[in-house]
Amino acid sequence: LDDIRAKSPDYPEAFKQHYRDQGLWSDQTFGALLKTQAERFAADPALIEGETRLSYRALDARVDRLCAGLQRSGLKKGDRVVVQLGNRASFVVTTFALFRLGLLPVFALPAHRAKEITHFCTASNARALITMADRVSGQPRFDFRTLAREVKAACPALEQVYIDGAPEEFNALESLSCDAPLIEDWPVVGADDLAFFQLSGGTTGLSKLIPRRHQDYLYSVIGSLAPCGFDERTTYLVALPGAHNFPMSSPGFLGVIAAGGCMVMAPEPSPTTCFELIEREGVTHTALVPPLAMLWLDAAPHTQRDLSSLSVLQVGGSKMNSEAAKRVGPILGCTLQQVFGMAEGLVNYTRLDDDEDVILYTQGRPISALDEVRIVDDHGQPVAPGTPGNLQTRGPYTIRGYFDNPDVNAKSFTEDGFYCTGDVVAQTPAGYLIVGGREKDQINRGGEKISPEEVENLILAHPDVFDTAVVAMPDDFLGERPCAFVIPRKGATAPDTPTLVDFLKTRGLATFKLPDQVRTIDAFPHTGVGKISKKALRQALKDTYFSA
Ligand code: J2J
Repeated sequence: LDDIRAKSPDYPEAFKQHYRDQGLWSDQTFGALLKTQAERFAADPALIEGETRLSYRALDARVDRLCAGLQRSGLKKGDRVVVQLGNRASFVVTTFALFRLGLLPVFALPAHRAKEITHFCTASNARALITMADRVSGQPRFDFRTLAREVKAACPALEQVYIDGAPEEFNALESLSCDAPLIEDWPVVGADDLAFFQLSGGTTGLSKLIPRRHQDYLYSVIGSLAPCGFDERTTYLVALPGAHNFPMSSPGFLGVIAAGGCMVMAPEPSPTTCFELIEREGVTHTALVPPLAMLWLDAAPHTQRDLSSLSVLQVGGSKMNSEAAKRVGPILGCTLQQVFGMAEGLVNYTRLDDDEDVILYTQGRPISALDEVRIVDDHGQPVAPGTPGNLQTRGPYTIRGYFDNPDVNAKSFTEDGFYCTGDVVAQTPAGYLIVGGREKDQINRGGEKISPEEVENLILAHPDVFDTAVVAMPDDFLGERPCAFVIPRKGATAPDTPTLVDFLKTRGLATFKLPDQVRTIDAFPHTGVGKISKKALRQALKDTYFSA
C-alpha cells in the first residue's frame, strides 16, 4: 500500500494545508458520507433501477453486506480492483463498498475490451476484476466472461473474478455479499487515502491511471452541487456510463448521494429509453455528450412522453456546437449547462443563471476560486488576455501526476505543479473558458477519447502496413472521427477499411477506437523537423469534407 501511495504523486503539504484551511477539504470519506446520508435521508429514495427502488438505508445496507463479503475474500486495504459494470444498482453498491474498505477501484468503461482491461489490470497490478455476464441492454450483446477469460490468462496477479449475472466458471458478484457482521478491526480509511483510479483519455499510447484521493475528489463533487442546482429534490438520470468522470462526479451519481437526491440508472442513453424514465421518475437533471444531446433534440418534438420535469441538461465531454446549444431551451424546456471537465481534475460549468450568451458560447468557468488557470503560448509564456493558448491548471482537485509514470509526468506537469491539459482555450474577462481546439495528439469522438498512438501501434502489426498515421476527420454528428492513413509495404496492397477494422477487432480494441475510414497514401507530409505532419493530414481531410 505504501508503494501504491508513493507512486501516486501527492499535493505538497503547504497546498494541502491551504485547501483544508480554506474549508474545501474535509475529513469526510465516500464510505462515511453514504453512512451519514443513510441516517439523515433514511427512507428517502436513493437509487432506482427498473423495478428496483433502494432507499438510502437500503443502499447503505447493501453496501455493508458486500463489504462483509469482500472482507472475507482475502482482499486487503489498498488492493486494486478493476471494475467494469453497466449502469445498474450493482455498480453503485460495488463502488461504495470498495470505497468503504479502502480497496481501490480502477474504473473501466463497458466499451473497453480485452486489450484495455488487460492493460488496466497490469498497470495497477490488480488482484480482482468485477465485471458482468453481458450488458443488460445495448446492442450488440457482448459476453464479458470471454473477455475475463482472456484477461485472466494474461494477468497472473489477477486472483479473483466476480461476475454480475451468470458467472460460469467465475464467482457470482451477488453471492459475494453476506449477512455476516463487518470485521471491526479493518484498517481505517482516511480522507487523505487514495480512493480509486480514473483513466486518462490517452495521448501517449495506452491510458494512464489517474490516482484520486477522498478529500480532493469529494471536494470536486460537493463543490459542483451549487453550480448545478443539486439538492435533496434532485432526480438525476445516469445516462452516460456511470464509470466516466462526468456522470460520476460533475456532480453525477456521487453528487446525488452528497445532496440527498435520487439517481435513476438508464441501461443505455437512447431517447426512447431515457424519455420514458424521465416521465416515469420525474427526472430533473441529466448529463450527455453532444452527439447524444443532438439525438435527444431530434427525438423530443415527436415524443408522447412528458419531459417537463427536466430542469437542467448538462452537456460536455466535447464541444457542443452553438446551433445545437440554442435548441436545448426551446425544445426540451430546460436550462442548458455546458461542462468542460477532465478526469485529471479541473471542471468548468456555465452557471444556471448566466446570460444566454455565456451559456451558448462558453464552456463555463472553474468550480473553485482556488482553481488556478494559466493560458500560455508554445514557449510557456502567458498569452495576452482573451487570446487562445494552451491551458494549464492547478487546484484543489487537480492531480499532481499520473500513477507510476515519471516520464509522462515530466511532460504533462510543470515544475510548479500545473497540469498541461493539451486543450487550447481563450478566457473571457469574466473568467469563462472557450475551448478552441487541442494541442495534444488525441481524437475526441463525440466525447470518447482516442489515443492515435495506441491505434497506430496496433495497425503497424498488420503484415501489409509499412507506416500509418491516425488523425481526426471532421464529422457533423460526432465532431470528429478517426481516419487511418496507411502506407503499404513494398509490393503489398494496403488493407481496406473492413479488413483493417476486423484485424483491429481481433486485437481486442474498444469499438469506439476503430477507424471509420482507411486511406492509402504513398508518403506522409512532414513538418520542418521531419516528423509526420498530422496537421497537414487533418487539413487534407477537412478540404475533402468541405468540398464534398
Ligand atoms: C470541449 N472539450 C471538452 C467541452 C471535455 C465533466 C465533463 C467532461 C469530462 C471529460 C469530465 C469538453 N468542450 N465541454 O471528466 O468531469 C475534452 C477536453 C478535455 C478532455 C477530458 C467531467 N469537455 N472536453 O470529458 O477525461 O479535451 O473528461 O481535456 O474524458 O475532454 O476528457 P475526460
